[in-house]
Amino acid sequence: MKRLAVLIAVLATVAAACGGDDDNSGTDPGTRSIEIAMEDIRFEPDEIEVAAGETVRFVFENNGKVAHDAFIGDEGAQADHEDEMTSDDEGMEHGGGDEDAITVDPGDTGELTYTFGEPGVLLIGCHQPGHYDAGMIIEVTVT
Ligand SMILES: [Cu+2]
Repeated sequence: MKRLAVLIAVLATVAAACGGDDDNSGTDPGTRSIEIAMEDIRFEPDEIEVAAGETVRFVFENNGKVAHDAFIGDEGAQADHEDEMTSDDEGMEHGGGDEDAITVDPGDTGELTYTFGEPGVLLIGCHQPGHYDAGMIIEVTVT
């Protein structure tokens, strides 16, 4: 009889544990979404503040008439990427392997999820021809 009582107690505990699971299923509270509009030729907003260690999902909506892209990195990485994008005439679209960058066609929406590390300043730049030089850049301050 004692054994049965223990079994019932265990089952009750398991049932209670399962019942509580619904509370925090679904979205990860650590991920924040920031919506950014792509205009010709600028981002709106063009300044963003994030916390070190924070994961942010950027949702880019291209309201312009030409394709825009978004590449996350520091100033050096932006310069390298600008060289990369201007060095060959073909293949201006970002490939699937380039995780920190997306290209968004006019009227489309694209998402980029990024986890910020150390405090500092990162940039999100558009590297379609001439756009970066024209100042199509978001300054991301990591605090
Ligand atoms: Cu652009």
